[in-house]
Amino acid sequence: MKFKIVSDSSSNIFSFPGVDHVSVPLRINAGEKEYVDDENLDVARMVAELREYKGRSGTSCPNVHDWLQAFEGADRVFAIAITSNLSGSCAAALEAKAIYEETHPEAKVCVLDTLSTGPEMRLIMEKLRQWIGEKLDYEKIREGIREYMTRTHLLFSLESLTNLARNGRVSPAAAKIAGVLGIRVVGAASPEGTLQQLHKCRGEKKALDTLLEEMLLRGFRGDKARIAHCFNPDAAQALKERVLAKFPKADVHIEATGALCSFYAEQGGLLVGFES
Ligand code: X90
Repeated sequence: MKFKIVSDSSSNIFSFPGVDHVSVPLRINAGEKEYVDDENLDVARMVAELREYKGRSGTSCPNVHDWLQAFEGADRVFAIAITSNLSGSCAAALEAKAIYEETHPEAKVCVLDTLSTGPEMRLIMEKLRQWIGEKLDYEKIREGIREYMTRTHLLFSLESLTNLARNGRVSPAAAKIAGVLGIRVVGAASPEGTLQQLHKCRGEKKALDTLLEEMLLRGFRGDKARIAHCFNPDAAQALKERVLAKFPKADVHIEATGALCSFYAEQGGLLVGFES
């Protein structure tokens, strides 16, 4: 059995040692220019260029062909997609699954609609990698991962919701609140896989305290936490320290957002995926 994990680039994972892995890129477009969210992209430069760009910008998800190509060579595939309620990525993966299984009758593809993105996707992928490494049966992994996903969560703190609102992913009214200088919106991936706003916080310290409180409310007890930041390493580190102060044995990892999450989370944004 040849196992493979295929994730879309909203996971912020471009290299995933220890298992066969391919990332399928989303794309960011601004006028003539297109940024492909892969390991070759200079995200800092994209963010700087977009800051100067005054026209319309948006994103597009991987298409069926992109997913299909990524499945190639494997007979047991786990395809991990950003929430189907904000992107067409998962729908494309499901179409690709149907074609792949028809053209490769011995192959099986499990598409996971994460109803989330970023670091919650990382947790799911790490669990899959662990079980694949332990040589668990494909069917066992498929059942187990759905149960595991009921115990993973995503919270965020955003300084700006401008790109989310411009692209119809949150309401313009919501974006206005976050637009106020110094206000951060702290929220969660809702059970339906949409952005749920929970708090308006004045200042970063308050936002970080609130994130930790919400993690506790949702059942975090010092297991894994994965923090992704958009050019805000200090806040990511400060959140990690808060988590470790409460749970010294917690397994906390920090990473930078790729292009897709950077575009929507914007400068200063934090995402935290964690287990309950
Ligand atoms: O298909 C496409 O063009 C991609 C659209 C993606 C839209 C949303 C991306 C959100 C990225 C922002 C904070 C976390 C929100 C979590 C909600 C489930 C990160």
